[in-house]
Amino acid sequence: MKPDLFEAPDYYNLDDLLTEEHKLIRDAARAWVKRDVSPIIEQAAQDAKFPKSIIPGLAEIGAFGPYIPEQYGGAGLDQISYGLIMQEIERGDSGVRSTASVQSSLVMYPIWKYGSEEQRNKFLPKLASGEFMGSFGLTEPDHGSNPSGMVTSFKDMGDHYLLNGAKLWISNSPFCDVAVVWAKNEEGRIHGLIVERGMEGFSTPETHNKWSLRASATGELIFQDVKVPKENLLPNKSGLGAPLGCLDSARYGIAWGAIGAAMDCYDTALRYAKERIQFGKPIAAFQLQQKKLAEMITEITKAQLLAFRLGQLKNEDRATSAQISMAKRNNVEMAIKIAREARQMLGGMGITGEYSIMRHMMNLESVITYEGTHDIHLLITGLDITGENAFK
Ligand code: TGC
Ligand code: FAD
Repeated sequence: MKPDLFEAPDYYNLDDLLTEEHKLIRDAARAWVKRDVSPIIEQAAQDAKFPKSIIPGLAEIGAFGPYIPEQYGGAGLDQISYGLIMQEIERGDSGVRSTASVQSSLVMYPIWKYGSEEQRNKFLPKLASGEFMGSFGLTEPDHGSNPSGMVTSFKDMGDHYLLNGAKLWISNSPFCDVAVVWAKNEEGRIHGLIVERGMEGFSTPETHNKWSLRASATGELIFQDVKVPKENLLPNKSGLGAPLGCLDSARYGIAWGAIGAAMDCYDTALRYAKERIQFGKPIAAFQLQQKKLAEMITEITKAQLLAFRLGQLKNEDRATSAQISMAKRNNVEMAIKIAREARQMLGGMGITGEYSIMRHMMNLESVITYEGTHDIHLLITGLDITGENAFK
């Protein structure tokens, strides 16, 4: 793979809107990606292996629980810092950002928000340091976009719960130490349970043959009469709103992350276009290539502004779920379109692992699907503006 020469585009001087702390955090994450992710990520993706060697680095840059209070081992940062870290990590690879998103927003967030003080103290510091890795089990083989139909369930056995069912498409599952699992009780109410590796009847087979997100480990969570201690139930929130609340936080991170992938594709295509000579001129001198680049930087700039404003709203606790859906949907689509255009600009070289673009392009096919598909987010906006539910 070519050396990482990335230079971040900032067409509207967005850095002026950031604090010195934001810039320090962003630059530290950027430097770490250049030093520790870029040199190894292409091979990891080719080999379809999550590079576990980067876990301590992710913890060091504050990617595990950026906004979780310091008393629980988190970095205690604001939402814009969280977004900037996700942007920089996904600039390296969406699969690495996935690992961080799941750990922070889908595992640490529910334990922090819905867990008991004992659960917070037991799990959060270890998750923040990367000593424990987590996964989040919502999706099932027959229930993806409609998680309320889930069939995974648990029974109260007096001194413990008995958990049965299966989750599919679970990021980090093959190596997770703990899983936050959503299941129905005997009354059909959804609750979160912390399932720990080693519990009898709990297995996590890996899903192979993915063409997307190859550097991230994806798998199943299978529960066959798993005895879950009663103290592992998240006590402070139940119902579908509980997992959906975690998704709000993860989707917000993706809205920023997708900008990172797009910036990397744009920067690579711009550099290539200036260097690649055809018909006696750099291809950057041809109008058609300029159109692609000009449209890319315009879309990236719009996405940056959307994410920044959403970050301000999140900091004030005013961001609505529908606003988050709009940003996730817009920014991921923006990134996937840029990846496709950028790949074309590199001609044949664009399909090789010498450059990051094809990997980003394939990764983004997962990003546009998980955390709510592109169409589901459109329907969320549709419902919000019309009051009419077009899901069912
Ligand atoms: P609905 O009746 O609309 O809502 C049920 C309850 O939930 C509340 N709610 C929310 N709460 C917090 N945040 C949100 N975003 C919320 N959206 C809804 C709602 O107020 C209600 O509360 P209550 O108290 O009245 O009961 O539910 P529905 O069954 O009609 O479904 C709505 C729909 C389709 C929008 C939702 O289920 C959905 O978002 N589906 C997409 C599923 C999804 O995103 N799955 C993601 C799985 S995790 C994942 O992909 C991780 S990938 C990570 C990585 O690797 O980076
Ligand atoms: P389906 O729900 O079957 O949807 C199929 C198609 O139908 C989609 O185009 C969808 O938009 C459309 N559709 C569905 N309902 C409607 C409707 N009402 N109106 C119009 N169109 C509709 N899940 C987790 O719980 N944890 C994870 O860590 C996790 N990681 C993932 C990692 C990867 C790599 C992938 C690919 C997925 C992951 N997921 C995870 C699952 C992901 O959230 C689901 O794939 C996603 O929510 C879509 O569900 P589905 O695949 O079952 O598609």
